[in-house]
Amino acid sequence: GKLKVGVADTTFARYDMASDAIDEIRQRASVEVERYTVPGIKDLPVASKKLIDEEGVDLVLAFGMPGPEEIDKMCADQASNGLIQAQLMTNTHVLEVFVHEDECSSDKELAGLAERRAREHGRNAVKLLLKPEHLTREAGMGEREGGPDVGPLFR
Ligand code: RDL
Ligand code: RDL
Ligand code: RDL
Repeated sequence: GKLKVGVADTTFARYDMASDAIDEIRQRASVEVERYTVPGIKDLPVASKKLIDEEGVDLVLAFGMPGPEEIDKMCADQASNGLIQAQLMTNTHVLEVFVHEDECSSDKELAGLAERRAREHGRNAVKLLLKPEHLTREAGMGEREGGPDVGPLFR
């Protein structure tokens, strides 16, 4: 049947990345989208696993914004480990789309980074599901999400 993309996100985040990614995906592919919003990033692993096990999605995008404090960094590391565990338990990709609040010094820059990273990972999701050969073409190219690509090494 039709491909189904799961989108998990949080109320803790200060920017609605999921809506941008869904817009990006809908411009490129005809897929069903199932969205599941939870309070914070530590709630994303089970939300992602439920989208996979109970809603039958083919891939999940998990959006979150770790805060600037040490406790938030620990929280992000735990959430990240949980997201990897959910992937290994289900043999399904969960793209972790995190934007750390201290990656930028102004709200405006942070919102721009969040939008660009969300849209780029939306495109990554479409490639993983529908055009895996496009990713292989970009192998070793120093791609980044949200910021400028670093590019390949020359020698
Ligand atoms: O399960 C309820 C909460 O514990 C959970 O939602 C946490 O992810 C919430 N949370 C923290 O407790 C915290 O110390 C979050 C952060 N930091 C954070 O930086 N970003 C979050 N949640 O999305
Ligand atoms: O699931 C989507 C991404 O979260 C995942 O591809 C990450 O591995 C991407 N990534 C980071 O988010 C990061 O903070 C990478 C690095 N750092 C890194 O240093 N090298 C990577 N990926 O290959
Ligand atoms: O080299 C500059 C950045 O790539 C580096 O600071 C990354 O760690 C930034 N980053 C994150 O912190 C993150 O949580 C990235 C991602 N996720 C990501 O998914 N893709 C990135 N950077 O390119």
